Amino acid sequence: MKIIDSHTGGEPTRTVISGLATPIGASATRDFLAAEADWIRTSLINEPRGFDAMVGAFLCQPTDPTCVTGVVFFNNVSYLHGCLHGTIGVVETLTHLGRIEPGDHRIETTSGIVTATLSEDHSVTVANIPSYRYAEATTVEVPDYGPVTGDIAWGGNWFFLISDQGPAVRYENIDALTDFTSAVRNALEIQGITGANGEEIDHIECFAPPASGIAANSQNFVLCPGKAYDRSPCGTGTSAKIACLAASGTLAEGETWQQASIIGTIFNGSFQSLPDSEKITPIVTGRAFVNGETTLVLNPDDPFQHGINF
Ligand code: PYC
Repeated sequence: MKIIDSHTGGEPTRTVISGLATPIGASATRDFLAAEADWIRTSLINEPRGFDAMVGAFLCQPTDPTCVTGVVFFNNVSYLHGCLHGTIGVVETLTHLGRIEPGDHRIETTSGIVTATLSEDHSVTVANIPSYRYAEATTVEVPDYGPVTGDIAWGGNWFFLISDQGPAVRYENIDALTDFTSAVRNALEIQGITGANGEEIDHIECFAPPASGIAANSQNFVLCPGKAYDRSPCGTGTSAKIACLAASGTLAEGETWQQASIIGTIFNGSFQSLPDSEKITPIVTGRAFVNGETTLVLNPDDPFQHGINF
């Protein structure tokens, strides 16, 4: 099994480029991996090969022949609906392999088709799946913290978006932010606060004005399912933020929103309206760097060949 590692704004993507035949289509491949070959996820993401922030991307044959590839994203606990830092990582990986050139590339994910535009300077602009604010100013009672108010939005994953509450959104507060956002996530679950159709809100995002020296509109901290924080500004989280800004009229169509991550890396975002819809198409730009090429070795004598998986 061949793997290419990359990072996008500091957040890693481990892309499987060959080694296992799977059904045609991203959704069918996700179902197959989850049911029959979850060892791929645990082998790549769990220690000792991986670590909690690692995101995997499994390339597969798309159902739609206009797509350059299908992709299934996964992390330390399960399979992700979507992942834009990962999409940018996949595009840089395909570029590194000589499989694509600058231009538009459609990519089939388990949540729909995204279009990634690769530029000569290796920046990648992704037109995400339709996104929207589902609920404005929802309050959840969080043990030890009190009432916390946030918006619920879909940006390719479900997010609870919190502004200017909890620990300050600063790098030195990562432990405190992890505790706070984990408590919010648990409280949402216990109190039955969900996205549409009862879907679990598994990403929690805190926002504040950026630290001095960071040229952006906002800085965020994003807790991912599995308790790792996103080192990048989180592309689906930036999409959810842009959907909220669009819904409140704070960001105009075509205007740029610069979203910094907790480590200060930046995605540029904007949106296009969709006809006869309250949903928007988020457009997110970032850049990835390939930083490793590996062949997976599975030794049957190794008790952790498939990762530490208790
Ligand atoms: O960039 O969309 C993203 C993402 C989701 C989880 C980690 N990164």
